[in-house]
Formats: sequence, C-alpha cells, structure tokens
Amino acid sequence: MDRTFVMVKPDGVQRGLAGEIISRFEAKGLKLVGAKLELLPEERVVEQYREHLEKPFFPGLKAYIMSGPCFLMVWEGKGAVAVVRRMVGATNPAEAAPGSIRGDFALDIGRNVIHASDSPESAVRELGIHFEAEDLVGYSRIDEPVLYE
Ligand code: PCG
Repeated sequence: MDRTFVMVKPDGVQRGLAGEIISRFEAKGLKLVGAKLELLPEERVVEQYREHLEKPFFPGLKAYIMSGPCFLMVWEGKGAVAVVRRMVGATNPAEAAPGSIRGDFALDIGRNVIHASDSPESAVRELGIHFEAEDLVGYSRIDEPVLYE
C-alpha cells in the first residue's frame, strides 16, 4: 500500500482545523499510520523545503512553519499520494477547487493550512525526515474488506 506524508501547518492547528482534516482522510478510507504534534526544528524545515531554499518566499515560509506546532501525519491507502494531493487542492488556495481542503479553508498562498507530498518519491523522503520506522504503526482497519475490490 502507498503511504504519504501530510502536515497541518501552524495556521491550520491554530484555527482548529486538524480534526476536520483528519476526518476527511478517515472518511475517504485512508488509514492513519503515524501522527505527532511538534514544533519543528529549523534543520527539518530546511530539509523539508530544500527545493525552495533559494526562493524569495523561503525566509517567510520558514518563519511561518516554525511559528507554532504542526500536526504531522502519515496516511496509507491505494494511491494515497495522488488521492491526498487532490483532497488538499492547489498550492494557491485562490485556485484550489471548492471541496478541497485549501479550497474550503484558506485564501493566501503564504497561509495554505496543509502540506502533502507531491510524488511517491517525495513521500518516502519527507516521511523519512520526520518519522522513524518504529513510529509508524501497521494494522488493519476493520472496513478494509469493503473499501477495496
Ligand atoms: P507546500 O507546503 O505545499 O509546499 C511549498 C510551500 O511553499 C507551499 O505549500 C507554500 O506554503 C509555500 N509557497 C509556495 N509558493 C509560494 C509563494 O509564491 N509565496 C509564498 N509566500 N509561499 C509560497
């Protein structure tokens, strides 16, 4: 099964959206296999966003991500990376479809509530930055026999 890394950013945690976001992924049928609330250290923020290091918005992005606790999760399920990206919506909330998390709960690209890995390769890299293998819990959800063909 595919796994993806998802992070509710400080604005999402502060606005009390973590529960709503978890509920959406749970209702979809995805399985939560890892979760923690954390103030991220600078090294992990830099590693997480290394492709944006030279971008003009990077200092603001780093300050935003470190401004309060993030809620970090690993979700598992068929096609989890692409499914979660669609549920999260476009990076710029102004362009995110209604019904997506950013489409429903955000307005500004600099405060877009949530991060989700954009490919299976980034998912492996990003969950490896934030979670140890022993932090992830393998188990069966009772509805799996009716969720999958
Ligand atoms: P995310 O976490 O999905 O991936 C990279 C993040 O960089 C993105 O969400 C935004 O939070 C941030 N980002 C990307 N482009 C811009 C931009 O043009 N301006 C600002 N302020 N942030 C951006």
